[in-house]
Amino acid sequence: TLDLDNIQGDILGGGLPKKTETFYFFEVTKVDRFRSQFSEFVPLVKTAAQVNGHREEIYAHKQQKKPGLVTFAAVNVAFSQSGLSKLGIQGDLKDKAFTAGQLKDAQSLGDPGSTTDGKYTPDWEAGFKKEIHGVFVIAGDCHGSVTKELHQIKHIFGVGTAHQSIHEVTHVRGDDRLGEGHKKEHFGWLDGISNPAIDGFDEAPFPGQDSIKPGFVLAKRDGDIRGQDRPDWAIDGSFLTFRYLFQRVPEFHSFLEENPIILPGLSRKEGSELLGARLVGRWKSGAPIDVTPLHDDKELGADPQRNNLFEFKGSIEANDQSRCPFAAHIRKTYPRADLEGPPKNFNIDKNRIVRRGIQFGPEVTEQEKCEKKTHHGRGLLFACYSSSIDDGFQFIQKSWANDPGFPLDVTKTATGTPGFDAIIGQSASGSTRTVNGTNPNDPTTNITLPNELFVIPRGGEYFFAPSVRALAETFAV
Ligand code: N7H
Repeated sequence: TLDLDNIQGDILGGGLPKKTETFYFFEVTKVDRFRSQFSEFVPLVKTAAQVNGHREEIYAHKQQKKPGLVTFAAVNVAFSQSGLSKLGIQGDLKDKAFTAGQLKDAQSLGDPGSTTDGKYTPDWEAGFKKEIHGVFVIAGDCHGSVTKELHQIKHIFGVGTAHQSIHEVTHVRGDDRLGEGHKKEHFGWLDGISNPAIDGFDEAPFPGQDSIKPGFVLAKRDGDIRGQDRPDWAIDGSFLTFRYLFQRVPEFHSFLEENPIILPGLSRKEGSELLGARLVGRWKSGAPIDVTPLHDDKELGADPQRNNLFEFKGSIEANDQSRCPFAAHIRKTYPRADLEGPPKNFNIDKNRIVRRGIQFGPEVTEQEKCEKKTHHGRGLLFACYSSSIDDGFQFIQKSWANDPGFPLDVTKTATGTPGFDAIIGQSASGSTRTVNGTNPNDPTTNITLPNELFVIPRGGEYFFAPSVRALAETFAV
């Protein structure tokens, strides 16, 4: 069993319950003052135990059909390497990506940028190009609750007074979409379907949902490969990867419209929907194309007993992409039987991440639809936890999504190149991005993606979310 009172609430289960979430990125300006004010802040941090209890309360509220919403706000906190260094926290967390910071990683992640005098600068928002020491993750039922919580936090750290110890670098806010888009990301796909279950926490994983040892998410717990080399205070903490990802929604939809998959019996519109499904690996409803390759199945998409019950049937050895292209987003980011099944039987638990994203920005306007052009910033505040960024987010992005050779270069038996993950795959060398096998009847079809990405990174940072005990005993003084 896990020490739920010691683990921050966003890491396990569904994470902090949220309809809206603000990420408040800060710089520590006065170290001693910050560390003493921090002891006042620690009791605000919501633990996994509290979040569990709260979910039960919301559930009971719904069951009893009580009017109104349960109001709530919850905060968690995480620090970057530069934050740990600034605070003088000792010990090497043994993660190269974390230690270097995401700004230094941007070029090799393939984030678009410009190069002057041989020096690359990513096209990120100004705030993310500055030094960020930490982030408050504040979730709530409405803006009012989150604003109130943030106000209290600012008060503790004396923001705007002579006792100020932090300075806001930037903040971003995400909101659940309402109406038709509810529970869907901005391209229109149901999100939040597949995350690993955690041994000792998720007692009854859904069919097809693999359970992993807690140490793949929590530092120094069973399964953490680098656990022994990490400082004692790191136990029960987890790395938080944050990415500020803008989505070009009208452009993505118009790409699908212009490139329908031509199959007997399919209308042009159905051919476009099929292309979308083949690029993601699921239909918009969430139904996996490995189970239902040619038609959406809304009931299947919405059914947690069945919507993860698949392992990718077509084998790499046979170069069989008829049910799902190797480069489909969910196959690239969690290749299931491609690596875990025979003949390789790899264990890829260390490459799993626990995703916690939320949407930001307005709905697509009529004008944007009509012009097929984005005028308003929108996308995903991508966040995920893992006990390693080197093996988690960074590995998935660089070695799988961005590598057109993956997964074939693992086997070296099949012909052709799977291509890029059309949703998040980026080319660090600027090469043309193609996706292979989009047509289920012809595994040799290659589709060329536009040079401009559909998902554009505009910032991010790598953080570590320590245990509650570490916050109280190591960070606060
Ligand atoms: Fe992805 N999308 O709408 O196409 N993602 N993702 N992702 N993603 C998933 O299973 C999307 C991003 C993963 O276990 C679904 O919950 C978009 C990054 C992983 O089967 C959909 C963006 C990374 C999974 C999307 C984005 C990942 C996953 C299916 C950016 C990591 C689980 C719904 C704007 C590097 C795979 C679901 C599994 C699922 C979309 C970003 C990783 C619909 C729009 C940056 C591991």
